Amino acid sequence: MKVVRTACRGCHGVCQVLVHMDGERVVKVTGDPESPTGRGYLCPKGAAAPDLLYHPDRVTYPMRRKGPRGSGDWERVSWDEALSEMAGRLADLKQDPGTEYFGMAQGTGRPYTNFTSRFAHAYGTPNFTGVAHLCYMPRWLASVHTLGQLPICDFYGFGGTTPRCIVIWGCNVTETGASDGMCGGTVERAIRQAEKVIIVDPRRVKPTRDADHWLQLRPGSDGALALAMINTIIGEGLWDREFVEGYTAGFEELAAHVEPFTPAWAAPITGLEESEIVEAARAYATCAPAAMLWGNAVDMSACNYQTARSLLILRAITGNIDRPGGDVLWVPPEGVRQRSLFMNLEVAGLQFLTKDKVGRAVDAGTYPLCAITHAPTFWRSIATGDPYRMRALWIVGSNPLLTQTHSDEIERALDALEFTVVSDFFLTPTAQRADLFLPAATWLEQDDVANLHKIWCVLARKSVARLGEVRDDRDVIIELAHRLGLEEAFPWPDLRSYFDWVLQETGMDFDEFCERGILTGEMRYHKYRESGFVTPTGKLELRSTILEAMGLEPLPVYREPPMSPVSTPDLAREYPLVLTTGAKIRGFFHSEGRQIERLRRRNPEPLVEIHPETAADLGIEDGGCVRIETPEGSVEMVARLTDGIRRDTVCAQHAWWFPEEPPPDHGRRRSSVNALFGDTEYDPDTGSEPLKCSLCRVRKAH
Ligand SMILES: Nc1nc2c(c(=O)[nH]1)N[C@H]1C(S)=C(S)[C@@H](COP(=O)(O)OP(=O)(O)OC[C@H]3O[C@@H](n4cnc5c(=O)[nH]c(N)nc54)[C@H](O)[C@@H]3O)O[C@H]1N2
Ligand SMILES: Nc1nc2c(c(=O)[nH]1)N[C@H]1C(S)=C(S)[C@@H](COP(=O)(O)OP(=O)(O)OC[C@H]3O[C@@H](n4cnc5c(=O)[nH]c(N)nc54)[C@H](O)[C@@H]3O)O[C@H]1N2
Ligand code: SF4
Ligand SMILES: [Mo]
Repeated sequence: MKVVRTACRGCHGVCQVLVHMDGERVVKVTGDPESPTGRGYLCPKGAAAPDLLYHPDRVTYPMRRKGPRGSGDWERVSWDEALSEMAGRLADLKQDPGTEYFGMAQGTGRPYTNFTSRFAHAYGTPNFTGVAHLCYMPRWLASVHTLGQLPICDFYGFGGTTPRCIVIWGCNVTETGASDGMCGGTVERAIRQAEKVIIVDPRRVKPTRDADHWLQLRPGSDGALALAMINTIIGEGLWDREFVEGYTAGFEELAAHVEPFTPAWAAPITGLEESEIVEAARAYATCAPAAMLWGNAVDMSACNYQTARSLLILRAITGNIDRPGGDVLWVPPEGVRQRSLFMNLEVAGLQFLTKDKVGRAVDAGTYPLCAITHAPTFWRSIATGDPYRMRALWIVGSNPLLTQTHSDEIERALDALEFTVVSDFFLTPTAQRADLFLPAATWLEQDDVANLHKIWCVLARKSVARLGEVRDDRDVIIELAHRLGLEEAFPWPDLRSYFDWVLQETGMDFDEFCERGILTGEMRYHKYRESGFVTPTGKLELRSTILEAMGLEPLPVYREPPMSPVSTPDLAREYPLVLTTGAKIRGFFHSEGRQIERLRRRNPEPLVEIHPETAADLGIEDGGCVRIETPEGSVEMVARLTDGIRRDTVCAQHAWWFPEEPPPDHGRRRSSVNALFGDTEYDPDTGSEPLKCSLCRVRKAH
């Protein structure tokens, strides 16, 4: 037996772990008690990593479709054949009709993401889609525009204190196991130490038990609540004079702008009592230092970027930015070249894609703050050929048939493409429709200088296994880039030399780094006192000059969800329940893990949470089968009754498929909640979709 120290990547986590090996075989993963990031923490997804690694359904060599698309008839090919075919097709497209006829789609943040965007840019396609409009981009861009960098809760307390007050806004960290580059264990410890906890969530999440305020708002009304809290704090003079006067711009305009947005205005919109809003605002503003942990719920609305701006403004006017125990701007480790895209736009390559969009991208000019190609527009353009039809597509680490909206349209798009490549571990419903399948390495099969988004350290990840011919996605991208003559963008002969380059200025190579395990930045607080903020005015911009220059609202506004009891009362009579989806569950990562028995056992069926009184009115029992219906479609789920949810709201799990059922669909039509979403008004800035705040009706299935 031997034990290898490495870093888990079962999610966006930062858990350093110990991998227990019996000879060549991985037998167990445990938390590393000596890790400063995880301190021994491990979640069920991390513990199940060996089950993923050795799963009998995993595909471990490249395959080419033999029979008709979706027939499940594949033949094994070599990497050389697979990459020759890809390179040949891409070179041909470049000649005629042009590079924009090749598109790329990726999933959530994974180690490959800076390689995929770099590859798309180097090859020259502006058609690069993903999930960013639903996930993180709104919060990240709002942060970059408002103060230059994403602020993170100071739960480590390097400045001698952790937060006295913690706000958890639409975030479910005890389920996800990690959030904002912090380990769930660290967050839970900080919550236990805090004097005041404020939860903003329509559902009872675990920390609600210790909360002083639980604002159980109507889904999607977050923007109204945030504005009313700003109104209260300014109106009652609870703002931090030193910070606001010294380091922010636009306070006078903000104060005038929020005057109408009183708690009395927000109460009927949010479904909260006026007094609840006032008391929470007072508690937040008077208990310092305070930190606000925000989650995915902020991203999925018709008002996500604007709401994120309001939440940044709340942190700023209370003086909590970059103060010990507040919301801080991490200092990354010195000399590590792979800086995080959450700290620096340049690294992402995304701003280049945005520029290239004009005229050539299928979504040219539609959503000014969507750094990727707007996903619904991307898929529609392929399905309909409007404005033109891409010919070839590479999907890297995503299962859009399950995780994106417009599932039927995506299916039509996949059928309409001439050549689709999917890189994955399994033949998912999406991969079943590919022409070429490329087997990817799991984190146990990967080396990495793990730069986890937005944190003060990088972690060493060390490959401990390799099944069949699986390859790291980045290694594949380097080889393909070289075959296409894109050495300028990918100057490294192989992945290992890339890591050595990343570490070069630290004076270490990858092996030495692995010995060390972690490199940390040296935290300094109140950095703005010397250097200001990285914005056009050098101040934290309460009123945004960037937005003004773009012709967007420079002061935060609230917009109702496109379908809601307020915006579409007629529709709400037919579909009387508010639908929120995809509150993350502990055992599954989106559409992943359904084939892993120890995870599936925790949650064998797709669940929808319903309040017992609402269920009683509908004749629905706990464990009973129900249909959820929207104007777009209907799915079947199992009811879980809980009084921890608003009576007018139901919460449905997302991304369900059944690997045990026959291909190519694996039962995805039955319960995939994203089939319930189709055309809608998108957030006009980011193109986001109301996955956390729509309408539905629910009835007993049989
Ligand atoms: N209704 C609803 N829909 C949602 C959400 C919601 O809350 N509600 N949440 C949204 C959010 S926040 C996100 S981020 C998206 C996620 O969307 P996706 O990223 O598409 O979701 P996953 O199911 O994780 O799909 C990833 C696929 O990639 C494979 N994979 C995992 N790691 C790797 C890797 O390193 N390399 C390769 N090549 N493949 C890999 C997995 O096996 C899986 O099949 O879903 C969104 N969809
Ligand atoms: N186990 C596991 N971990 C994961 C993932 C996973 O799929 N599984 N996915 C990863 C990814 S890509 C992401 S983005 C993160 C997301 O993780 P989080 O940021 O925690 O987001 P969610 O779990 O989608 O939703 C958080 C909370 O928002 C609440 N909520 C729903 N609607 C609203 C609303 O309108 N307003 C407010 N204020 N709250 C609302 C839900 O009840 C839920 O408790 O998790 C990551 N970690
Ligand atoms: S929280 Fe994420 S990184 Fe940590 S053990 Fe779980 S899957 Fe791994
Ligand atoms: Mo996400």
